[in-house]
Amino acid sequence: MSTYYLAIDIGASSGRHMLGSLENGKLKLEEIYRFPNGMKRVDGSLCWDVKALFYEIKEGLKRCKELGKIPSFLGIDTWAVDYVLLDQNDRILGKTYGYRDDRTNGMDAKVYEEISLKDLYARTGIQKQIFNTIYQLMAVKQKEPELFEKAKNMLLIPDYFNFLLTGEKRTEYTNATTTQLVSPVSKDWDYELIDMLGYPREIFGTISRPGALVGNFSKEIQDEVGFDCQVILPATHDTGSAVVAIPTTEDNALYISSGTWSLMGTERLEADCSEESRLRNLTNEGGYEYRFRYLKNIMGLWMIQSVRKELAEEYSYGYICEQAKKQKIPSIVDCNDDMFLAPESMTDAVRAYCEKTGQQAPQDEWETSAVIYNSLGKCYGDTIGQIEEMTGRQYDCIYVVGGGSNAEYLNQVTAKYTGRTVCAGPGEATAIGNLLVQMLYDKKFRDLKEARACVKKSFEIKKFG
Ligand code: LFR
Repeated sequence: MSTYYLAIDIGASSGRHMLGSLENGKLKLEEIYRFPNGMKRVDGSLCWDVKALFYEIKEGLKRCKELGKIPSFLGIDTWAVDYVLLDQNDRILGKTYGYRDDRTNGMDAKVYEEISLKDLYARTGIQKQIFNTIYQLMAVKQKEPELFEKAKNMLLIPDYFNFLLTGEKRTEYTNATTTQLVSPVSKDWDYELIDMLGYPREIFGTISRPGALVGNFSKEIQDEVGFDCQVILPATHDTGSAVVAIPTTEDNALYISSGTWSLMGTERLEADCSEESRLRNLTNEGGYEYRFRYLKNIMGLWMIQSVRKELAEEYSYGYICEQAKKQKIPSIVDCNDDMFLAPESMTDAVRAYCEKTGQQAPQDEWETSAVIYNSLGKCYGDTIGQIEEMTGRQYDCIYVVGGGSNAEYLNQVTAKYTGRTVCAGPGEATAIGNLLVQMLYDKKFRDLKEARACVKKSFEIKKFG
């Protein structure tokens, strides 16, 4: 009988339970459960419904039981930066804000009263994003200081779900680095920085590396879902998991983890916290085996997801791509402009940007989609140049992984704007990377290289350009 491994992979727009197993040296995947996700307005703030998400996590586990495919191991990964504060009885304090909530506006200036942006980058190597946990916690300090008085722990979202499953509190390294409070040198909390900012240091738990055991299901969870399982820490940051699954054994590959966000970069063994790197807005996120993901966060398919919501019908992404391809509009927007982070209407925002910059304004959603795809392609082209400048390397091929690797038209424009070959797939890289770390824990692979070689031979990779 095969051993089953379960990846619970929750992105900003949906979550899924993927069972993985090894058959004749190849990785087999089976999606057994899927559920929607998204930030919702609660009293004016954009929030996650963690209770509903945990309900879905358990529903998916029950599905395993029904199918008679009981995983021996499981791992959870989600988007980054968001967290819960827990009181002494492990109850969530306040709201579970989503990273697009605008309460962080102006919190950057508050942080810079304590430490300059330049010094902050030199200490953490993390790209400035107004939604990083460091700015979110400044919003707590400024607007809800009573929460800090009561807080005993801060857990990032996947760590919180692991706690609900096992009763064990862990803080996983890759996701912790996205708080912008971890040192890339010590790979631990930068307590001096935490003190400077006036955040309560006792809420930050000991950091564990991906590949560590969290524990078994608690008795209550075993009774509820009908089986026990070992919970492992994958790279709990979804991007960290996706990059584990790059289908190549080359050490210096260039990738785009393409989903709600497009994360474009490469792996490096040391963080580059230089001023030149900061000025290009490149980040050094912590990765599996301390391989830093040197990358840029690009607004990504969130822009298309938002346009899709405004359309009268629920068109498939494939159809949106086909329609976009037929358009002739040449306008380009800066995808990373903050105006696209959480606009009321994405089509209005794109139109306003084009008008403001004297370009042809899109007249309908198809033209808007065309502008977005081309703008992403253009942004990828600019970013590859910046990464090459900083690493002194040349990249011939771009590995596009994640759901966005199925967007044919985007792959074509990516090849066009970057002048490189695009190798697209696998679409389920995040879940695969999560599974690989569990399999590495279970000694099914000698090392990461062998695990990546397995991805390469198990999935079809399409080439463009
Ligand atoms: C992708 C991702 C990015 C992170 C953003 C916000 O899903 O995790 O890496 O910057 O979401 O958490």
